Amino acid sequence: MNRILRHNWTFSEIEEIYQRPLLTLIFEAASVHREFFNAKEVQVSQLISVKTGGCPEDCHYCPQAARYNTNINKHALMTVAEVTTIAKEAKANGRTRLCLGAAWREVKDNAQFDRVLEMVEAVNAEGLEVCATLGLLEEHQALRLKEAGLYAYNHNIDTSEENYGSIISTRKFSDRLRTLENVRKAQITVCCGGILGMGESEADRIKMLTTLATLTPHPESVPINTLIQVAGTPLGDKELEPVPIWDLVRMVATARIVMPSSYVRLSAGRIQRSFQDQALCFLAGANSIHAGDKLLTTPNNRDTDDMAMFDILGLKPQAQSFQHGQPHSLHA
Ligand code: SAM
Ligand code: DTB
Ligand code: SF4
Repeated sequence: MNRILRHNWTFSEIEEIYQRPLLTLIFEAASVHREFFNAKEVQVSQLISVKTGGCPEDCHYCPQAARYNTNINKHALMTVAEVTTIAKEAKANGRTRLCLGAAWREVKDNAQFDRVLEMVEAVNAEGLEVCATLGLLEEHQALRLKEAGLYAYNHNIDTSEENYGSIISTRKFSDRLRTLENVRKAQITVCCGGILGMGESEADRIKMLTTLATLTPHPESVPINTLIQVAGTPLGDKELEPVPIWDLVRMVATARIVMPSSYVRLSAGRIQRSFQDQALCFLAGANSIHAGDKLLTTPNNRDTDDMAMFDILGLKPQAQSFQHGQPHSLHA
């Protein structure tokens, strides 16, 4: 049965799903997952930080904000040749998607942006799906990225609108939503999610899901990050409770049920999770990971571990993305 995609979810409807008995929630999410995807396949995406550090924003979680004293290897914008070499390696390692990340507040119409456009073309030429995350974007810039062959744009809302001001003060939640609209206008697919573990309430998490699930169309991918506490950042230096696996599983399962045709991606924080923890997330509908030894600046799960985990769980890296919104005929 193909479930109809809904974009009119209310907070209370999503809350009711989120609060279901955990095993019922996982079972329902697993069933929905199988209506829309081949549940044996996981999309494997890799990140490259093409410009690291020195960002003028004040995102309290981020090691790349210039105003915090963090121990990262800052570097200026990479050359197209450097990115091409990394893309070739990624392709040889079986990746299907490469995401170019830049520590910018916003894209500016300058030579640096021209170079990023060339990078997008170069990564495309290697036969990889190209994603970018470059900060705030105007419509004409989104159109140029589309022309260069960009497949997806990552721009997270991170938390609820109500909690946003306690995490970031240099831009507004509405600025993020406007960029997402510009990405849509250029017919680039949207990758948008958030971060758990920044001291937010359960209601904030459900509100964030409500914002995502009422976007029309839904973001094609929804990354679920858990805060990586980096020393020197305001949230890195704060005493925070680690996110229980049960909360992550609830978040993944609820995202799967309310946005059934979207990829739900385990992103930052996966390194802290055991194979068993990740198995529960895959059962609850996660079907994408960020792989590679490094995310943008922080360590990530080792490839050999990920492959061993896939072997144990009977999962395999997905060869190619599905058409968004198309149910998959292979049921696990
Ligand atoms: N500057 C661009 C922007 O803010 O959209 C792109 C890069 S930014 C690093 C991409 C995303 O990484 C952020 O929106 C946030 O969700 C995530 N992120 C950054 N630092 C993190 C951390 N310490 N723990 C978890 N997620 C983090
Ligand atoms: C997303 O949601 N998570 C990725 C990607 N999109 C760009 C980034 C995670 C960054 C974690 C901290 C770091 O490595 O600097
Ligand atoms: Fe800059 Fe993005 Fe980090 Fe915020 S999350 S400080 S915008 S790089």
